This record gives sequence, C-alpha cells and structure tokens, in this order.
Amino acid sequence: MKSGIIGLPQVGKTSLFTILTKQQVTAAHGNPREAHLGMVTVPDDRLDKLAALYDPRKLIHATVEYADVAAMSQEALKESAFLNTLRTVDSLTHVVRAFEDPSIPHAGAIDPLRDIRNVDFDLMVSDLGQIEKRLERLEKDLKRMKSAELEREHELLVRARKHLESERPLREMEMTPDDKKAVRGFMFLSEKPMLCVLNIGESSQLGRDLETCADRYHLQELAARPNVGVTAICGKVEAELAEMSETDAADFLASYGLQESGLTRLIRKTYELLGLISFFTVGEDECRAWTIPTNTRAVAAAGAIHTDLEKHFIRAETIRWDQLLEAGSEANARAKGTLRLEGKEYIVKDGDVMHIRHSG
Ligand SMILES: Nc1nc2c(ncn2[C@@H]2O[C@H](COP(=O)(O)OP(=O)(O)OP(=O)(O)O)[C@@H](O)[C@H]2O)c(=O)[nH]1
Ligand SMILES: [Mg+2]
Repeated sequence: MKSGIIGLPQVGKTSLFTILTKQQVTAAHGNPREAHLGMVTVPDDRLDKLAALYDPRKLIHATVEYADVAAMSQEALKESAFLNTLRTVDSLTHVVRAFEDPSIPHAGAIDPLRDIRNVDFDLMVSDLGQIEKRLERLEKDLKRMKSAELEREHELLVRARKHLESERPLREMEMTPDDKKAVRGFMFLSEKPMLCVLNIGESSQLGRDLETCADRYHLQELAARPNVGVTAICGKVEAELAEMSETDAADFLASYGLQESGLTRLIRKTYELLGLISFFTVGEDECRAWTIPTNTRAVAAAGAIHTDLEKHFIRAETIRWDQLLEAGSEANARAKGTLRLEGKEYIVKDGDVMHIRHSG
C-alpha cells in the first residue's frame, strides 16, 4: 500500500515524511519534483503482545510506503515525474496547515477548508484535462465505427466530466464496480481516497486541540463525505517524540493528555479510509501482520500470504488475538473451544490469528 503526501507549499509535508519514515531528507535532493520514498512500519500493539507470548525469531509488522512530493500546484501537475508519482499511489495524505507561525510563509490566513478546496480543485482540473483529451479521441473513433464498449466509456466519461464541472471530486461520484474498472487505467487523482491531516501548533491542551480541531475549522461536513478522512497531528511534538525512547515517549504523551502518538492515529485512519484490516500469523519462528481489505474470505486471505496456500487451502484455524492471549497457547485455546476451524468462505475479521491448513 502506498500513500502520497500532498499539500500546499511549506505546510509540513517533508517534516511529516521524516517523522513517519525516520529518514533524513536533505535539501540537496536533486530534482525537486522527484518524490522521496520511504517505508513506514504500521504500529500494532496487538501484534506486539502476541510476539511477547511467542518470542519469535522474526517479528514482522505491516508496512505502508509514503511518497513525499513537491508542493501542489497546477504547474507541478503538468510535470510528468510529479504526476506519475501521484497516479500510482493508493491514497493521498493531504497535509494542511493549521499552525500559526509568522516566520513560515502561507498564502492568506490559516484556513484549512479553503486550502483543502484549492488542492482538490487542482486535482480536479488535472483529471478534467485528461477526460477531455480522451473524449475528443473517443468521439472521433465513434464517428468512424460503432462500438458498444467505446460508447459505454464515452457515457461514463461524460458523466465524470459533469461531476467535475460541478466541482465535486471523483471520489464522491457513484460508480459501479464495472465503472471503476473501466476508469482504473486513467488513475484519476481526485478519485483517490484522501486523508486530510491538519498540522496544528503546540499547546498545553494538545489532546483537546487535536480532538476538536476538525470542528474548529468547520470540517465536519467534509469528513462525512465518501472516501475522505480528517485527522490532526502536531508536527512539532511528533518530531520530538520520534527522537525519544519508548518509555520517555509514553511519559511525554501523557504530559499532553494523549494516549497514542498522532502518527499511530494517522496510520490507523489511513487503514480505515482504505477499508483495510489486519490478521496475524504466529509461531516461534515468526509473528507477522498481514493487510487485507475488509470482507475478505479466508481463502483469499491465505492467498495474501502465499498463492500456494490459496490453491491448496483446506481450513483455517482461527482465533481472535485477545482470546489467544487469554488462553496462553493454541493448545489451551483448542481445549477451551475458542480456537475455531473455519472454511474457505469465512470472512476474516480484524485481529484474527490464523493458521492455514493446506494440502500443498
Ligand atoms: N511552527 C511550525 N513549523 C513547522 C511545522 N511543521 C513544519 N514546520 C516548518 O515549516 C517549514 C516547512 O516545512 P516542510 O516540512 O519542509 O514543508 P513542506 O510542505 O515539505 O514544504 P515544501 O516541500 O517546500 O512545499 C520548515 O521550516 C519547518 O520547520 C509545525 O508543525 N510548526
Ligand atoms: Mg517538502
């Protein structure tokens, strides 16, 4: 899974990338349009607790890849490196300035809703340009020959154009699974799910500020739309946290009245937005988290581990992570009856621990 960090100039995109990936980015980074890429471990204390039980040789968390790109603008969207990076991501992480700091320039007063609309506008203009080009071509082709498939595409793109012209991003357009398939090749930017991350200033009531800032900036209506999420972080505080040991970080969070770091919440929100869940495989050799879409059948989940497991799937020994911890071992869980045998059609739940039995 890959997410692109976008936003207006100087809002804290690279700062967020640095604290997420713990990767230093130097100013002398060649082409400024070239993205910085980095992997981020998905924090999951359920997996950590399971690992404490098994003491495995390998502990493997899920990962998300982040791409930090240059500031958003109509001009940037005309550059192919910039555009191609954004086209290939699964979601957008839109950093929005909400911190006050006169020394860091920003166009106009702090106004997250305006900034979000402006960035969305640029994405929509880019998609619209692509649609118009394709429609022109399609109309020429349709004049020369009749084709049901081209006509369907034409109809869909006309609908998408109308949608964009009314200033609504494609992520809010109703599309059947077939429609989605038909437009997949375009990799439309405004169709990608977007998590807006308000970068707020430090304060003594940071916990409350983080919770209330979506309301303060009138983003409730936006947050309720399809395929959009809103969350907040304090980049300054997160940067300090990133430098600390785990125990110091916990004390530091508590001193601000926080239970978890903003980054943990940000990644969780991204999973929610994309409809992703985790299941686990455990053992003395390896404890590992796997990422799958919600409503995945057990046999397809097995395929996420290895295609052979999908092909030769017999059953999945399944237990909820906390029930396994409570039982203390799979043998105890089996005796207690909390370890279930599930078939191919079982819908895997977030936090399931699975052992795939196979005939391969
Ligand atoms: N006060 C304050 N300054 C911040 C915060 N986050 C970033 N900055 C500062 O804002 C400036 C820009 O930060 P970057 O992370 O480089 O922003 P960017 O969005 O990557 O900028 P461009 O890539 O140039 O568009 C730097 O001087 C940061 O130190 C914050 O939360 N509070
Ligand atoms: Mg930057």
